[in-house]
Amino acid sequence: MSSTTRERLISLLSESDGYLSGQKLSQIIGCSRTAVWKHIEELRKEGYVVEAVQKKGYRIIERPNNLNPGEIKHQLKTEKFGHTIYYESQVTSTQELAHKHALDGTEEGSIVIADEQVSGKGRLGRAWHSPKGSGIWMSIILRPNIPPQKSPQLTLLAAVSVVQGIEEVTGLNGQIKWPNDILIDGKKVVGILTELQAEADRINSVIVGIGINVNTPREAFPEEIANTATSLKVEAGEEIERAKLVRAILEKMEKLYLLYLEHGFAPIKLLWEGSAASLGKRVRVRTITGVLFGRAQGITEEGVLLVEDDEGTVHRVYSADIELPHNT
Ligand code: BT5
Repeated sequence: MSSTTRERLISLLSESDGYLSGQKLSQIIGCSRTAVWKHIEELRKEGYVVEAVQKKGYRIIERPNNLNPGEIKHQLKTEKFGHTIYYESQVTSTQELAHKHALDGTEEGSIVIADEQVSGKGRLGRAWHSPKGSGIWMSIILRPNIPPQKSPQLTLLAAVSVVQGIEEVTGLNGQIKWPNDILIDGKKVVGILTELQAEADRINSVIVGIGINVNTPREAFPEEIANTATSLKVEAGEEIERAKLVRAILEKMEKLYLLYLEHGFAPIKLLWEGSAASLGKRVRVRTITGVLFGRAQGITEEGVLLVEDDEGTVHRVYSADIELPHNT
């Protein structure tokens, strides 16, 4: 079934209060009643439970927890974000695919999303564990008219959007660990990777990659991260609808992005500080050049972390891994 027919069918059935007859569906979609029936069978194979009642028609009574574009777009309230969706059941990395689409000129706000990544990427060539069916692995393509050195601000903006989306859908309070992690109860539930296609003084596109452990069972994390990672399901104690969370994040992110383009980083900085895990705390900062201990004072207007060491010197940290020792 073509993805547009599937999307139409899902949204027609979703928006209807009661049953929709095969005849009505075939008229609206512009295909035969047999074709409608075949499409419905396809949806059932994907996990939709579609009730069919004689003389009344069809009705969706249960939806699968999947990330098909039709599921995401259903009730999506954005102007641009998520209007173009490249969905794959399996990819190497959504970042790689997003880079290609960005080069090909896809519109701003397009997303690449996959059910599984076989070589999901973290920062500095690290791996991101992205098992099938349980997470959100997505990359959003932006084209802001800002100098490349301001792009780290977009990581912080994305982190705030994800915290807001998680709170709306699950009620959980995520804490942002500078620059790109979201923690719940001290464990990592989200990682963000921001990459650029840019010239020296001009950005062509920013690819914001967001990885969220949504329904991962506790025992499914590999040993290396078993003690440091968690999922929303583990924390909330119930299965979370992935498409709903994607929608919430896209809606929050579009709002914050427009605010950012109009008013700059200041309003985002305030929101970020409201969810920051590290501020005022003693931290261990690991950069590629060494290790620094000190107190995280805050972030600058550019999104750079300020850390005051024991001698009182304030260091500007552009890129690092932060550890938050317990009881600080
Ligand atoms: C990150 O890197 O946290 C950025 C992760 C970005 C992933 C998204 S998914 C969609 C898009 N497509 C991609 O290919 N990537 C992006 P970093 O701060 O370097 O953290 C990486 C470290 O987190 C690893 O070395 C592990 O220790 C840990 N880790 C790996 N997978 C994890 C997971 N699923 N949950 C929690 N921690 C994980």
